[in-house]
Amino acid sequence: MSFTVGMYLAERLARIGLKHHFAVAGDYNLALLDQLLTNSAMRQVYCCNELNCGFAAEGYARANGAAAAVVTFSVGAISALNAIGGAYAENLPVILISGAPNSNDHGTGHVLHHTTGGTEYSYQIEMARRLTCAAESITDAASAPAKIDHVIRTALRESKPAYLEIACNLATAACVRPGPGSALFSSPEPDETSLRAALDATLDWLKPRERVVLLVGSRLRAARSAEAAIALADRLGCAVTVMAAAKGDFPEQHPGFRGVYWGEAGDPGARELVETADGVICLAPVFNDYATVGWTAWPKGKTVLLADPDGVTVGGMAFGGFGLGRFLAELAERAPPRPATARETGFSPSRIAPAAPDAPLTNDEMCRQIGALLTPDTTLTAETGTAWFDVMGMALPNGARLELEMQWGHIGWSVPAAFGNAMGAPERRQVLLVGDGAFQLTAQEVAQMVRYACPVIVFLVNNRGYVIESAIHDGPYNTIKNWDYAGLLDVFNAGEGHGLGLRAATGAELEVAIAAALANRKGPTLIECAIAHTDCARSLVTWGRHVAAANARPPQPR
Ligand code: DPX
Repeated sequence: MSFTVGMYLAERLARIGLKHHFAVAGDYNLALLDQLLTNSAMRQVYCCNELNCGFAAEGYARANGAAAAVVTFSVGAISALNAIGGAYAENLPVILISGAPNSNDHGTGHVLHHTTGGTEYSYQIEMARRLTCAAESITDAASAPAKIDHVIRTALRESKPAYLEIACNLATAACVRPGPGSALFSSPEPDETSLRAALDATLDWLKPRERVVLLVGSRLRAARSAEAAIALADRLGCAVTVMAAAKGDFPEQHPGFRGVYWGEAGDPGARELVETADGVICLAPVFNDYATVGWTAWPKGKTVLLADPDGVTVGGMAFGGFGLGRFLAELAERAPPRPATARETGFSPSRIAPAAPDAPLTNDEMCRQIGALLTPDTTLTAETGTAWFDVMGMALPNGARLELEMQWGHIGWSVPAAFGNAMGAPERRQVLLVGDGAFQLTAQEVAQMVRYACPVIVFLVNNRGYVIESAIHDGPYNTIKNWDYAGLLDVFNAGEGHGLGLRAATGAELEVAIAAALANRKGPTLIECAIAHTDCARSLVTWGRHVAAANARPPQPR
């Protein structure tokens, strides 16, 4: 059998560790899908639509390090681009692969289906360029290997999504085979002079400071520097706080752990620690409006050292050209101990007292029971909305992972992302906490959890509307049509699956439902939790007030 462009792509995707790729079929990608199927190292996994396909790949990349989604031209790819924007915001290497017009139709004046009706087809790659770190169009076989390798290598190196479009007649075109070696993983040599200077400047900055705190940010994981951050925390012996978007990215049982720094919405004491420290070492933070609680909690100035994935700013100077992991590992060898902040403070995770078993289910009781489910091998995915605030109060055992999409914040992300995560990490206990409003965007992907027998436990918070939006700015647009959420599982099973839909309106009912969910290993279990519309974490109300104030700032006079 001769080797093809599609086979080359398949071999390269398998080479970077993909055991699955996600797909929605369309006539521009059918020949490509056939070629990908010839590679026995990878399984093709189907999604209900391309937005979900992109988010499933995003969730898979969280579990597996990288992912691929294969879609058709325009009608498919433009939907998937929303999820690719999410992967960019969340620093995940997702390769979006789109089928494209036949190479003979480019530049010939032919009008094609699934296009905007003109005769020029570069608009899709132009859109993709704004949302990816590399984008290539394959219209000849000779340049395909270099383009495929460039796209994959850049995505891995930058931890960002990349885009590839393949003319529909090129997937089966004859192509050379990839050679052995690790060309896809190569990265530039670090600038040793700059690294030494950054370390010296950091040690000078640290010398007079006693009350030092580490603040862990959400890009630490993508920078593959979590271990180095622990080594630095061990060496300094200081207090460690995490930003909300990074909860779970630093072990909560570490002796230095002092909770979530999120302004007035964070853990008690964390704000005071960070804001009274004389040295705050910020590890790969993202200080956006949500993270800073409407710009009210933003460590800045001379007391702050910014250690970003691609460089360090300290003492009024910026140093670049080396990776964060290397910088932190070397700093962990040379830094002086700074235990004062850890000695002065303590941390005990908030404990929720059990509710009366037959009392109407409250948000607190639901959180208490979900918190008790978390094991070191749990991956907890929490949707944008009140779920963010719910999981902030849960103590994570070491090893448990928390998946959040706080930068992009697309409601509905979590359902396909949890599906993708479950495909990438089937050995972990997969738990999803999602609001009713968010669920309505992407609910059909639960059908794929049924199809692929993923035992995801879905807690569907039926609080009758957009509660977080009500906290920010209320109005009639925050109410939604109620659904029979638990009843959907029968619809998705269609007589041939093992999805289970349950309802809980009291603590006792929730306990019974969780026991049934743990016993159901052959498919998802959706537990619809009936919660009053006004019942949510108090921190949400505080946070919402500040974010609303930031949103409502009048235009500045020019
Ligand atoms: C919107 C949000 O029911 O959660 O916990 O009740 O808030 P809560 P729900 O899932 O409602 C979500 C809702 C409408 N955000 O409160 S967070 C605006 C929004 C968004 N993403 C997209 N569209 C609108 N974040 C795709």
